[in-house]
Amino acid sequence: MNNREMYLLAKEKYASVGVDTEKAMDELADIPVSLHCWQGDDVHGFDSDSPLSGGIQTTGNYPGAARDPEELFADIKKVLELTPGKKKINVHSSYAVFDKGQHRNRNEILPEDFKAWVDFAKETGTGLDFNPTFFGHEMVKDGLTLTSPDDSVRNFWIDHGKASVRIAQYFAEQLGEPCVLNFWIGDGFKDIPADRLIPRLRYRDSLEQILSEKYDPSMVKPCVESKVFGIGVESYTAGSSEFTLSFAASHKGVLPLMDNGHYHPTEVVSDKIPALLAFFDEIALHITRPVRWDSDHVVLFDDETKEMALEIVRNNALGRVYMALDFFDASINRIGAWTVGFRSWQKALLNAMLMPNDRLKALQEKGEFGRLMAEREEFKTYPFGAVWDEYLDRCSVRSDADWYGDVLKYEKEVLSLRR
Ligand code: RNT
Ligand code: ZN
Repeated sequence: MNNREMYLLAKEKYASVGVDTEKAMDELADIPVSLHCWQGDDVHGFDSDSPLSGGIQTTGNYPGAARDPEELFADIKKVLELTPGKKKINVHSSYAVFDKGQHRNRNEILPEDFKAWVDFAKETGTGLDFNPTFFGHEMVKDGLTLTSPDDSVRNFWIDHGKASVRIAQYFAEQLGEPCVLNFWIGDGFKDIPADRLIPRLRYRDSLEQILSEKYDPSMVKPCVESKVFGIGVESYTAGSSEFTLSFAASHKGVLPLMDNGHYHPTEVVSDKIPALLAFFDEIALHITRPVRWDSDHVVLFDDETKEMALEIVRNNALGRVYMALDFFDASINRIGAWTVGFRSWQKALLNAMLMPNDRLKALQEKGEFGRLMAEREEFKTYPFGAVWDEYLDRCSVRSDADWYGDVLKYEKEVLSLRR
C-alpha cells in the first residue's frame, strides 16, 4: 500500500471518532515555529571570539560547524528542505553580518547589520525573531550584565537591549509579521549571595529602561525568559521564574517565556502552559530537551513534548503561544540535529490535533475517569504515522525514513570540506 492509500484508511478511522485529519494538516501547515539559528555553529555567532558564557554549554566537536554567514545560511536552507511547516528563523544579535571590514560593538549595532537575515528570510519565505545576546562577550563582567553593580557595564548592556528593540522593530516592518524579542541573561552567582534583591532590582530597572525604547507593541513582542541555574552560576539566578513572571505580569505587553529546560527536573512546562494562559493573552516557549539539567539535547517526539503540544492545541491557544526551538548538540551532525528537533515538534502538534480532545474533555467533566483512561490509551495507537506521512508529502518533504541519507550526502559534499 502506498502512503496515499494508508492515509485514506487513517482518515476514516479518525473521522469515526470525530477527528478531521484534513483540517489538522491545513492548520499545522500554517502555524509558524521558530527555528533557532544557533544549532548550526554551537552558539558561536559571528561578532566575537569570546568563549560561550552565561552558564550555557555545548558539548561535542562533530566536524562541519558553520564558520561564517554563507555557511550558516546554506545549512539552514538544507534544514528548511527537510522539514515541513511554516517557519521563522530565530536570530541572536551575535549573528550580525557586518559589511567587509566593518564591525560594531553590541551596544551600537544597527538594523542594517541584520539586513542579510532579512534578505534570507525574504528569499526563503520565513519570518524572523530576535534575541539580544547578553553572553559570550568581554563586557560580561563577573558573569553579570543587566544586573551589574558597575554602571559602565550595565549601561553597555542596556544600550544593547535598546539597539535590539530597534532591530526587532525593523524585522517586523520588513517582513510584515510580529517579531518575538526575547530577553535572557545568565546573570547569577556561583555561591551563596549576600544580597538576592539588589541584582533583581537592577535587572528590573534595566529592562524598564530598555523597553522605554519606542516600538509597535502589535508587531514587537518582548519576552522575558526565566532560568533556575547555569553552569558556574549554581546558587542564584537573577532572572528566576518568579522574577520574570512577575515582570511580565506587571508590564503590559511583555510576555513570559518558558524554556522547558529551565525548571527543576520534576516540574513540567506542560502543566505551566494552561496556568499562564489563564492570565496572559500571549505567552512564549523555548522547546528543548533537558537531560538531568538544562542540557539542550535535540527535541524528540517524547511524552512531555507531546503533552506540551496538547496543552496548546486543546486549549485553542495556537494563536496565543509563540513557539521556538532551543537546543544545541555539537556531538552529532548539526543538520540532522536541527531536522530531528523541528520534525519532532511538528509531530507533537499534529499528534495533539489528531486527538479527539473535546470528547476526552467531556469525559473528565462527567467524572468518567476510567473510560477516559481506557479511550486515551486506545487513541495512542491510532494510525498517526499515516497522517504524518501524508502531511510530509503535501509539504513536499521526504516522508521515507531515509531522509537522513540527504544529511549524509550534504555532510560528504559540503560539511566535510570545512576544515
Ligand atoms: C539559555 C537559554 C537561552 C539560550 C539562547 C541561546 O539557557 O535557554 O534561550 O539557549 O538564547
Ligand atoms: Zn531558552
